[in-house]
Amino acid sequence: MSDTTGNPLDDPTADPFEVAAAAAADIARLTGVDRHDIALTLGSGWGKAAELIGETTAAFPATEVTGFSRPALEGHVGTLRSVRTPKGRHVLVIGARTHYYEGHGVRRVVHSVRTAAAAGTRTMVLTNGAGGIKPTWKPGTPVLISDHINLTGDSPLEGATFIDLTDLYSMRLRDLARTIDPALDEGVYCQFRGPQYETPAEVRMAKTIGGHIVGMSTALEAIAARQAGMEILGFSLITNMAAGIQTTPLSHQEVIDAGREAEPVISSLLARVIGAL
Ligand code: 8IG
Repeated sequence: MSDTTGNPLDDPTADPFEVAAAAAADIARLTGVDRHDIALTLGSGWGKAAELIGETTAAFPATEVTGFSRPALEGHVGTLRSVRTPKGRHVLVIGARTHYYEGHGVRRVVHSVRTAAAAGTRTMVLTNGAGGIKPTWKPGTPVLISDHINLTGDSPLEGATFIDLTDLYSMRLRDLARTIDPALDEGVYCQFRGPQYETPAEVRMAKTIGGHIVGMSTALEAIAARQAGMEILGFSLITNMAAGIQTTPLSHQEVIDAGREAEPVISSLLARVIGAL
């Protein structure tokens, strides 16, 4: 807590893994759980899953944990919770995401992932709301992420850290998710910097280079999770058809409404998948 913002990650000489270890110690103290098994980041539309996964044994504002950012939007405090599944697994549910477009740097973006790893989790479930490029995906469709294209030009890795990203979004976990819902489609997630949505030309580019989903969050987090040795499962809720795929302009309200409508169905799906992990 030495700088003006009060976030130790803003000190460039700080070791982000030491900050994550301090955050994990905070979580152990606040939850009474020494080691969590699974981490789950809840994106737009997925919020109701937390109640369905099991019994919440602790819940607190993320700002009580070392290195977590102040909420970007006022009145939008992210919550962290510890949930015990019927099988007795401890799930760290992260309802506080720092987006790359907030401009606080990638260390802050991936701090929750590194904290989850330091808290003992070996499985990282990343969820988001995103735009769909496949015209068959109507708003409200959940899809598995099969791979990603990182168009941010940035990375959470520092220095000559050569990390293999083959099978980044675990085939084993995708297959397991399809045992719960065999109709789950999958696609390649393109992370744009945002916060503006894409132009139709950018969406055509994403399609041409092999993308099916456009978003602003998950790729950088997945890279950090892989660096930490975690197995990753990624879900996108298609809240809107990407710009130019739908003929009408994109609106944030449309995204919120699609998320709200799909929430009960996809949250139940997610809870059943977590239960099977
Ligand atoms: I929700 O259409 C949501 N997030 N980049 N594009 C990008 N991110 C998104 C979109 C979208 N919809």
